[in-house]
Amino acid sequence: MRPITILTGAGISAESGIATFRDPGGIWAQYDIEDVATPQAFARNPELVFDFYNMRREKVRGAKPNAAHHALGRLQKSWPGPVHIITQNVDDLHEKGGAKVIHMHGQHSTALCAACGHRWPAPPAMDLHDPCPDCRQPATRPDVVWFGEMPYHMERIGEILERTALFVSIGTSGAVYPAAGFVRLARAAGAETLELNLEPSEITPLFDTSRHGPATELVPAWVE
Ligand code: BV8
Repeated sequence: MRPITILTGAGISAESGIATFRDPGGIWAQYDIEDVATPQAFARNPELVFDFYNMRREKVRGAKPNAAHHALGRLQKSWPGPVHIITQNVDDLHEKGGAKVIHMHGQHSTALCAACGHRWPAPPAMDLHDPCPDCRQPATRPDVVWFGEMPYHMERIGEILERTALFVSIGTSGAVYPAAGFVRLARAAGAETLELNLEPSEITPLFDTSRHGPATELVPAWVE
């Protein structure tokens, strides 16, 4: 049965009250990427970066999955073939909506030791001074992929995109690579491509079909 590959971005969590990045008033309107989302920023001012991620994690803690997350959870259970969901999001709303996902940009829920690579469940408020529970070194960092860092699971993602029959992009501006290039890889593999987004994105021209509206309307309608 036709494998389906879905890429999601911040737009799928917007109606759960989680700010997106590039919409008016979004995260990059309040913070400069160079100050909070690069390895250089973390080396220069780790406290600021920890504050940034702790603030965002606080906002996610109370958030609930919306109808779009639940619809994808249902699709993964009911579709007779593979349904791979690759998310750029670091929140856990897909999991709360019943789906298994690939977090290509990492996730809020784990902490990472920059010295030994150990991962562990992140405490409610991560602190720079918390030593790694494994190697005991003071090298704790958020388990997210910053600009200039290689996204996670890229080899597996490449294999998935080579074999997909349908590629669906949901709630992403198509501004960040390599995620924004996935539609090209899917097309090259002969996949049909569909975009579900609030408004036209930077990559809309690359899709066979593009539907515009809120994810909580478009995604359940598409899944059903
Ligand atoms: C890398 C961290 C190389 C976690 C993030 C070409 C090829 C490769 C790289 C590059 C390239 N060109 C430039 C680069 C460098 C860079 C890049 O892409 N820069 C951009 C700005 C030009 N890419 C990188 O650095 C990547 N790394 O390439 O490494 C490498 C190679 C070898 C060895 C080492 C390294 C790393 C990219 C990851 C960066 N980290 N996040 C975190 O803090 O969250 S990316 C950041 O943007 C977020 O994670 C977010 O997920 C991502 C994408 O944003 P979106 O999810 O799309 O959100 P956005 O707000 O932009 O859009 C929301 C959309 O939703 C809108 O379209 C809106 O209309 C829609 N919407 C809103 N409401 C709704 C809705 N839709 C439906 N319903 C609604 N209700």
